[in-house]
Amino acid sequence: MEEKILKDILSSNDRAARSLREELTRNNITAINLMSSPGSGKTSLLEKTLSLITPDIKPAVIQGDITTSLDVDRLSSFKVPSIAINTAPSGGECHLEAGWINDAYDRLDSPDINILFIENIGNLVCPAEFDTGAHKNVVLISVPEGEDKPLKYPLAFKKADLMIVNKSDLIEVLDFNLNSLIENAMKINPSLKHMVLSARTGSGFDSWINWIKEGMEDD
Ligand SMILES: Nc1nc2c(ncn2[C@@H]2O[C@H](COP(=O)(O)OP(=O)(O)OP(=O)(O)O)[C@@H](O)[C@H]2O)c(=O)[nH]1
Ligand SMILES: [Mg+2]
Repeated sequence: MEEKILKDILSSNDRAARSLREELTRNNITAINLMSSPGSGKTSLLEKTLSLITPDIKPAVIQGDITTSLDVDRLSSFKVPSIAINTAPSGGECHLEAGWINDAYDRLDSPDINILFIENIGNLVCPAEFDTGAHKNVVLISVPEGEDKPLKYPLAFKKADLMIVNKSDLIEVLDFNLNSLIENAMKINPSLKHMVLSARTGSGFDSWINWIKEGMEDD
């Protein structure tokens, strides 16, 4: 019985995701879903990205957290349309569903955007189970988390188009083997692209901004 309910939720989410993706495409908006463990640097990535963005990229941000608007507050100085989804009032879910993103998108009421960043709830498990309606999925992993995470939490890496290895400024001070991380990720998803960057120093951001622009051309 419980399995049937879960299947119904997933298929209704899939329908909502498909319809949102179609609407975004019609409006020439590319949506990018960011997934990672808490603290890998999703908001830091967005902060640095917004500070480097060129006039041809017009972003908006939807950020999910169980509670608080702390992440949205961190972006307030950039003056981009942004909205927080809190799941605590509806049971504290640890992922975002397409219908909630659709509601937030409607409330954003920003006709003049062409990129929608979705910061999923910090968690390497549940967000990967729910299609958000985004065109691209990005998984972040930061250097302190260790090389084995793709093997232990495979779904997020399987669903991702791009793996961002963040906090590269810490590679020197930690026993972190970048090649081993990439090897593990490729075992899970042989077509996964990757980028190594630091949201702290800005290193590697040229490739990231180019990847965003290429994604805008694809959709
Ligand atoms: N050294 C270093 N620290 C970083 C980097 N990126 C983020 N941090 C730090 O990591 C911590 C967590 O970063 P956040 O951006 O809040 O992480 P998050 O993934 O948004 O976290 P949640 O929203 O809670 O899931 C902060 O203290 C950041 O300053 C980086 O490239 N290098
Ligand atoms: Mg965050």
